[in-house]
Amino acid sequence: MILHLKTTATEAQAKQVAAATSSVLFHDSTRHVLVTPSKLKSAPTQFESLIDSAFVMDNDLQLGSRNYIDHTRSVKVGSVEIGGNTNNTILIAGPCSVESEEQIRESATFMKSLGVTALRGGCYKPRTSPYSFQGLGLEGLKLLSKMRDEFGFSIVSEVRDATHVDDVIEHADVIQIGAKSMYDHGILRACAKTNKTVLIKRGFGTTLQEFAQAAEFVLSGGNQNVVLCERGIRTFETKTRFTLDLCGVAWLKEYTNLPIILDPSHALGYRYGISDLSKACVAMGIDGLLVEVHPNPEVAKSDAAQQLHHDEFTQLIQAIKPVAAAVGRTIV
Ligand SMILES: [Mn+2]
Repeated sequence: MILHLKTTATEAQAKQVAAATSSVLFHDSTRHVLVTPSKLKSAPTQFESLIDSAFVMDNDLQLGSRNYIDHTRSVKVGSVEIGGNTNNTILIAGPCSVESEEQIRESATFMKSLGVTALRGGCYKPRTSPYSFQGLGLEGLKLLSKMRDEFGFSIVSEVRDATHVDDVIEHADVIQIGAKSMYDHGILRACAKTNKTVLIKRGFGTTLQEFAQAAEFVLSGGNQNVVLCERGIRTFETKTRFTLDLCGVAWLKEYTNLPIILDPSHALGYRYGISDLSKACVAMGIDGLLVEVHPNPEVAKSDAAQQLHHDEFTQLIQAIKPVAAAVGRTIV
C-alpha cells in the first residue's frame, strides 16, 4: 500500500507511521510518501488524521504500478521529455564502447548531423570474459562529457558495479544500469539518491516482476526518474543472441507507469535485422529506442557483430519514421 501523508505532517510524524507500518519512507518534494509491505491492505486507524490518500496494491509492484499512477510518467532524457503527455520516441545511439577520442568524436559528429540528441557509449564494460576489452573507465566518461560540451548531447552511460557508480552519476545525464548489474543493490540505492534519470536494463534471466521490482528500489529511494529497457532474454534459441521479449513489453505497458525503451541491438546480436526489429519496436508505441552504431564496426572492441555502420543507421531512421507516424508518435 502507498500512503500519501498530508503536507502538514512533520518528518517526525512520518517516521513514526513508517516505523509502525514497516514502510519505506521518502519525500517526493510535495509530501511524505510511505510504501508499506503489499500485504497491508488498510491504513492504520491511529494515523488516519495524518493520511491524505491510500493506494492498495496487490503485490510489490507499487510506485511503478498503473494502479498508483494510471499513465506513463514523464521523464527527461537530457532536455527531451518522454512519457507524460508527449508522444515522443527518443533515439539513443552510439557505439557499444568509448574506445578513443577519435572514435567517439566521429560518432558524435555523425549523430549530431542526424539530429540525434542522446549519445550512448560504455566506459565500464561488463564483459563475459576477463580477457575482453573492459572499457576506458573514467577517461571514457571524460571524453563523453567533452562531447556533451561540444555538441550539446545528453549522455547515456552504463554502470557495471558500485565502485564507480558515483563517477557515472557525475558525468552522465542518464545512468544506465546494465542487464548484468540490475540486481546490484549498491548501484540501485546509489541511483535512488540522485535525481538523474536511471535506465534499468532487464537481466536476460529476469522475470517481468523482478524487473519492475528493481525499479521500485530506485523509486522508493526518492528518485522518480526511472525508465525500463527491454534488451532480450535468454531462451532455447541460439541462432540469435537473445530473444527480444515484445510480449513482456506489452505487459510492462499495461501494468507499469514507467517509460519503456527497447534495445534491439543487444537482443539480436547481429546487424542484419536491427532495422526490421526497430520498426517492430516503434510500432508498439514505445518511448525510446537504443541502438548501437559504430564508425567502423568491423574493428569495434566490443559487440562488433551487432553495431550498425553509419549508412545503415541513416536508413534505419528513415525506416522507423513512417512507422512512428502511423502509431501517432514522433521520433526525437
Ligand atoms: Mn554493447
